[in-house]
Amino acid sequence: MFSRRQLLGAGAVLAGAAAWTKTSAMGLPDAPTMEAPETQPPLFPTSGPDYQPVATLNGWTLPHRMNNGVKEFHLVAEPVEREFAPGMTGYLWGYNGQSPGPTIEAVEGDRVRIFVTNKLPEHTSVHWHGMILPSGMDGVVGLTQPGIPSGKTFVYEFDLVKSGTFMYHPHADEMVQMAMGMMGFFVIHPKDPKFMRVDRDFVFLLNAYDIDPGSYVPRVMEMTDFNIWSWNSRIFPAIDPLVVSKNDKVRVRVGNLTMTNHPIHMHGYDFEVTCTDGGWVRPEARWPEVSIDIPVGAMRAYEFDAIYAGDWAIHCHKSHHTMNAMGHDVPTFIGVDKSKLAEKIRKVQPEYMPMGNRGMADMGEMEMPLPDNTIPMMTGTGQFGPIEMGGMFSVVKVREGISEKDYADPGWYQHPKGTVAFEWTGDLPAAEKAIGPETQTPDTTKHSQGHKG
Ligand SMILES: [Cu+2]
Repeated sequence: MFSRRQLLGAGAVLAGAAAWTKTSAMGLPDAPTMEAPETQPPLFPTSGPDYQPVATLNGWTLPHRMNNGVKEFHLVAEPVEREFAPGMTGYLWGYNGQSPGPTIEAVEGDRVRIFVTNKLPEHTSVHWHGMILPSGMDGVVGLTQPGIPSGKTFVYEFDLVKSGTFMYHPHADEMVQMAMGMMGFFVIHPKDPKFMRVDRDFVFLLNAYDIDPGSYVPRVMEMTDFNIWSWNSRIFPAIDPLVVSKNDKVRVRVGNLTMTNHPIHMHGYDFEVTCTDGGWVRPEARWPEVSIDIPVGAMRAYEFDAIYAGDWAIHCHKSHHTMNAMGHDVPTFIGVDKSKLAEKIRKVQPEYMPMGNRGMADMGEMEMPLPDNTIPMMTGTGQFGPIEMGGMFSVVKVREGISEKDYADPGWYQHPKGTVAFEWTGDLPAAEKAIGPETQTPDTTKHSQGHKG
């Protein structure tokens, strides 16, 4: 049997950890780590051009230090434990204590020096997805550099020649290392503080894992059949809401490092795609959307003016991707009368409970015993009951008067009187007159059999 330590591959490599993180200004920069899974406050610039920093959903931004005009960062590739949601943790690989790694933010025109220390049990590298840089800084093992061996630190140094939204991930044993959660965002703010300025700027990565209920380590060989569909390695109801003050100009940047596309749909608004990982989209080239498909290995950013208060769902429109680990293998029983079958099964298993013959909404409130380290397929409760969602789902909460740096959950929306869908309690229409058999033509009789005519 393996101990957890051995599974994580930490062992001897971790021994020097303390030495790395306490270095003088002349040596390696500090490598701060983050363990809290909550969205950390954006990191506002203290020098250089002003910019509106991003809020990384359930994540954080990596602090830097200045060294003779160069912005220095220190990434540590290492095994991490990531809570997908309370009750389910994955043993993943990531950077600086978390998967995904911290967001790196800098400004167009900056020169950056990024130290990458490898505490994984195998070599790694960092590829700076979408960025314009010297070929030798591109991070492709074998092609542009040797792998960074376990226990070693490499330096990447280049100028940030354009603003935009980029990603970073290994280009070394990629299938394994990305399936284990190694990825992060790299946001380059425009040098002109007024260009493409917004009031709130959210970023998150789409990622997916295959973790059997009761186990902790992703099955890295999986190609299509994932059971954890996550944003920044979090699943609903543990993905934080996107908190917005009414009338804010809002940008949402979404990167996709899974192996399938995700149509991200936001309720309540139409919006325009303003940026891809290739750069900013010219105003005359934009068109309105309410769902934006994020292709594999791509980033899309969209913008809207938050003029409508409310609790607006934001989710992947592939409905299986708003479900959690349990239940993907449940057979379909809609329309099947299982009462006779249930009677027979109860003779051998008295607690047997048939499920799903009216659909599966009941499962949202069903409390069933689960294996260790997994959570129900759909869960989360709103002010009107179970939300019946999991996975890639969150809520854009637009409220009057939220202060500039406040990202705290404001609770559920208080709907103005008379603006919530309600039950009709007046007279019901005479259904038999409307759709009774005497009004049907012979052609449609077949279709009406399902109704009480
Ligand atoms: Cu999806």
